Amino acid sequence: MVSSSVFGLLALALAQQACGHGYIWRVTADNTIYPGWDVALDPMLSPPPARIAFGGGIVGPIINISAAEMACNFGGSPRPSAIAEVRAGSNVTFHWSHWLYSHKGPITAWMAPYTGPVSAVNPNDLSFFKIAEDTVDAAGVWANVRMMDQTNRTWTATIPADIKSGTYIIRHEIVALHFSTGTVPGWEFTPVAAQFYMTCFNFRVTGGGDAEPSGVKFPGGYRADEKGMRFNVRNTTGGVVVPGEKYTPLGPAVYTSKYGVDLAEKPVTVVSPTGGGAEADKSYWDAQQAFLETQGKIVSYFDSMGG
Ligand SMILES: *[C@@H]1O[C@H](CO)[C@@H](O)[C@H](O)[C@H]1NC(C)=O
Ligand SMILES: *[C@@H]1O[C@H](CO)[C@@H](O)[C@H](O)[C@H]1NC(C)=O
Ligand SMILES: *[C@@H]1O[C@H](CO)[C@@H](O)[C@H](O)[C@H]1NC(C)=O
Ligand SMILES: *[C@@H]1O[C@H](CO)[C@@H](O)[C@H](O)[C@H]1NC(C)=O
Ligand SMILES: [Cu+2]
Repeated sequence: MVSSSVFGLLALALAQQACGHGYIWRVTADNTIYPGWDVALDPMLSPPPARIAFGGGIVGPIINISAAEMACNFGGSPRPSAIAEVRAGSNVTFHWSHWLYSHKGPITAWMAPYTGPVSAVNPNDLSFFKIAEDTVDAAGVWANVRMMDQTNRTWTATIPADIKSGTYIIRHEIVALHFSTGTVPGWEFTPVAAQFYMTCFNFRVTGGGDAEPSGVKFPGGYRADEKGMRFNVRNTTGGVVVPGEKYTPLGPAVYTSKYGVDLAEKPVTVVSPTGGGAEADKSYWDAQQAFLETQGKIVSYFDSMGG
């Protein structure tokens, strides 16, 4: 028998997993605005909507760094049936729903080249190189806190200007370290571990160079004994880490392009989330904003409980 208090905790955990953790509802890639994967709306659309994201619904957490899901999260279904077209050297901005302030840790973006149809890609076979990373700043404020506090909760990475043109999977990840050194009263059932939350996207890069940075596979890209697996983000005052404490990033160093490019201005275009015309798009966006607001309230509730 499962006692009702344990059931309550499980229900709480599920609710938190479904909504408390964030998701990427929009991606602006080289001035084109693509829908992300809306965890509330997109699973209900039939046929599955054309998205650049690997679908699947919830965003983590994954705590087993040996698990296949470390590459592109659970499910990965439906596979992307759209692709984001970007020029090498351009910016990609990920638009997050609300993210828990308590879930402090690094934010990264990775790229892995692939060939053939995206439907045939096994994310575990891909070789990812890190293109962007934000951890904790000199004032002790973590990447996710800054991301949340920014207008529209966005995080931007630049496609290295010198990489080869072609198709890539972009893996965007937040690592939450709040339970990496221990749990707090009321959360005893939560494993002591770093938590990984990632989403993968389908991209085509044009106008690139000849760089083919070496990468790492997931699982395998992180080791259990890495220093960055553990960090006491709770040893803080108002989000500020005790001065002198340095965070050691996980995995390989960021790949930096050997040169920059001056890209011609590109007008902003918006990709329809429904393919059904202006009216259908408007109801989609209205419903999306309404759910983002609700999700924000759930996040505030969990943050107020220290989860
Ligand atoms: C982690 O994942 C690996 C690979 O699937 C599996 O063999 C192992 O049992 C998992 N560990 C735990 C604690 O679930
Ligand atoms: C990319 O974003 C950075 C800031 O995040 C900005 O400095 C840079 O000008 C942007 N590049 C392009 C091509 O928009
Ligand atoms: C934030 O989002 C609103 C509504 O989508 C938009 O009008 C505004 O330009 C955005 N601001 C920034 C800084 O992206
Ligand atoms: C914070 O961490 C420092 C260094 O590890 C330690 O000396 C200090 O006691 C900690 N403070 C709290 C309140 O945990
Ligand atoms: Cu959580």
